[in-house]
Amino acid sequence: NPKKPVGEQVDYTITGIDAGAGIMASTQKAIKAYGLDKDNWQLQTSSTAAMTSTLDKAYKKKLPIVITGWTPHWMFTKYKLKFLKDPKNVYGKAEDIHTVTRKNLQKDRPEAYKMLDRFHWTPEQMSSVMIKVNNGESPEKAAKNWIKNNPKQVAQWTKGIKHVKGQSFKMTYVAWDSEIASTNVVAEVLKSLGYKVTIQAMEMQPMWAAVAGNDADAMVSAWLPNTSAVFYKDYRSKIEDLGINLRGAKVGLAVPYYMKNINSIEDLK
Ligand code: PBE
Repeated sequence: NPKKPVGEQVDYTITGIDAGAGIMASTQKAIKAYGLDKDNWQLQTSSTAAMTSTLDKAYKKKLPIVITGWTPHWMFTKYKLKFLKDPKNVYGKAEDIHTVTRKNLQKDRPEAYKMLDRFHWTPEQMSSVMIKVNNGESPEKAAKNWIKNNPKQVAQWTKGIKHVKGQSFKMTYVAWDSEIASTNVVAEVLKSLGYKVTIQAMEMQPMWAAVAGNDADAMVSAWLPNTSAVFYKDYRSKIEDLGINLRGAKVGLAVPYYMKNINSIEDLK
């Protein structure tokens, strides 16, 4: 019954992802800031895969659903979704993704450091790799193909960098689709420079701790200024921030286009 309040239609549930994600912490803040807690709105913890599968089922039947959404991500390509307006600016306006390394990397791994410092791409480019992986290609293969198809850009990142002879290099990441894409592309480029690269998926807090504690060399997964803010603040003095590798990401709550009267988080009340 579409006349029922939207909260009732979706069981006062926001379908979320893994507990450690920044978007989950921001959504808890949003629930309070917009007074949704008074109606007992809940944020459901799951995983990106479970969330997108719930979205898929709802979407096929044109049923209402409220999800934690972000771009770049293939969910915005595969489904017609809209971000809910956030007049209280809980999620921040736009996010950038930063490259973060351990201290002293420039001294120990100068060639890799230089490449990481230059690495940058666009949301469209990241999406193109994500979509391939979502369609079943292995992340490694999708990354290799992207590199093959973008020789000029990769040449900019590697220009004048000396090749090394099998030095080890360890990257950490969280297995979000966006970070699977970026980490694999960077890993393949570093391999082409002669590094023996390992990539290790972990949760967000251990990922930051590994880089801060010199257990990992680098990561390209820091969504800032908002989404990873807690960790950035905690580890700022123990890491090196090489700056933005992708501009214009976005995080918030999203609903399918067919939820015509729901355009702002305020409309959930
Ligand atoms: N995300 C994707 C992450 C960062 C990358 C938006 C799900 C988060 O911490 O919320």
